[in-house]
Amino acid sequence: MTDTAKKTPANTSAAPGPLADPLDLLDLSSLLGEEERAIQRTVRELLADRVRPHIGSWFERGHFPRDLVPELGRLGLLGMHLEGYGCAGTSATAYGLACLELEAADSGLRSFVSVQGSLSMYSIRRYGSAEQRQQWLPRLAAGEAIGCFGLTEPDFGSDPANMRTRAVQQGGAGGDWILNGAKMWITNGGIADVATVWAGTEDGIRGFLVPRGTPGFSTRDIENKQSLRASVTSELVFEEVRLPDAARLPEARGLGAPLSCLNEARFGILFGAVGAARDCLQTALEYAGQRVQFGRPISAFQLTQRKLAGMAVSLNTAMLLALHLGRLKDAGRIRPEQVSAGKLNNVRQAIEIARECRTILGANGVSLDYSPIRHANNLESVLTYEGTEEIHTLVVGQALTGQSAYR
Ligand code: TGC
Ligand code: FAD
Repeated sequence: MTDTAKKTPANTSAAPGPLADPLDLLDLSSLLGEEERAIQRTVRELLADRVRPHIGSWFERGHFPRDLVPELGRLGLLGMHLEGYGCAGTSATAYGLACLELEAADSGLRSFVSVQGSLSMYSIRRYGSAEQRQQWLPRLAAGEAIGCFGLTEPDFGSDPANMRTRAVQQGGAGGDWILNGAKMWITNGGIADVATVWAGTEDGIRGFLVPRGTPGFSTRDIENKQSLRASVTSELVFEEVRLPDAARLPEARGLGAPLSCLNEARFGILFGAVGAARDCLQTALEYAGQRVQFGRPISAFQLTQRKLAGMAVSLNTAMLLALHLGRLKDAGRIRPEQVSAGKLNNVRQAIEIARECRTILGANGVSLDYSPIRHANNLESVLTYEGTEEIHTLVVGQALTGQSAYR
């Protein structure tokens, strides 16, 4: 008999008071192992101490806390689910839970960790040579170096197959490459020590590692974002950049290579979005319990409870979906369209929760003194990057029908 089946009627009768953890309506923490809970706790404690007191002001000032990067490395959060080269080698689910905690503080921090681990480090781990791995991965894992990933261009975002950035090899096999073009909206671009850059060649799309300081390579930060303000986003420009053949990622051939990296980052996002939503709901619940109007806490009004109950159900179903996909990934059975379904659903639910929580806070909801408006603004980027809501809808549509509706 299972534990649940053994429960006496007394255990299942309705309790009058609020739940011990109202954010965990469905008792989903019982699905986590002790090590997974410990990782969540550790990340949460670091953020409570080092990030939460400052994040509103960092967002307002457009400041990324670069001095935190080595600490993220010390905690093993950079390239966390990769094996070797100083990476922690945890399960994918544990990595997802860390992303959840990071994004509960701010999507910008989770973005940093996603790009560093799932895009920069993963591209080098999966497609790099032994020398490239040895040169970059230990430093990236320790937070001693920062990486970025340039796929999007000013004129090609959802449709990277048509990218204009070109790499031309001189003098045949083994010769140097000349790189020209631009990448746009690149997280960590302006602070990165190494950029993974995707470019068209005579033989299709290839990846290159371009270190900061390479002649002809420059960056320009995008300053006027109203979203992900505690994250660096930049343009990368390549003008006659000369690279040795050893800078090419030897195992990466075709668009499938960068798209496979996106699967990794999208996986972290589908957990991360749950964190942003959880933080909003926690804020709204606390606020609603204390804010008195018409002589009662606003949490006592049916309309407020309708909002809170609906959001708790969405939050918990998003978490259940994330955990299911985490277990599939750990079993080596996850498919790209399942990651798309997870990103599509969880970011959509998270942004709805953030906006609804904002309404519960009334005018205070538009202030950076409370987190929902910051999360809502951040989630606008999260909805767009790593494949827009529409692109993930079409990925799922293609999986259902066998027909591609992109073109
Ligand atoms: P399509 O012809 O479908 O595919 C080309 C080749 O790629 C393979 N493939 C995949 N492989 C691995 N994982 C996936 N998810 C894959 N999807 C496709 C495919 O099998 C094929 O392989 P082969 O061997 O036959 O050549 O390509 P398409 O041009 O029709 O495009 C498909 C589409 C629209 C789904 C794809 O282009 C796409 O995903 N577009 C969205 C672009 C995007 O998400 N960009 C994100 C940039 S990075 C970013 O945003 C970082 S945010 C940073 C942060 O987290 O802070
Ligand atoms: P477009 O592709 O121009 O799309 C515009 C609209 O048209 C969207 O609503 C889209 O869904 C819709 N659309 C496009 N095609 C179709 C279609 N076939 N059917 C229906 N609708 C369609 N990129 C990187 O490479 N690296 C990064 O590190 C990175 N970081 C980012 C950080 C931030 C803060 C942001 C905002 C973006 C970042 N991006 C990064 C870029 C991001 O991946 C792109 O913005 C995203 O892929 C969408 O591309 P786009 O902005 O060019 O929009």
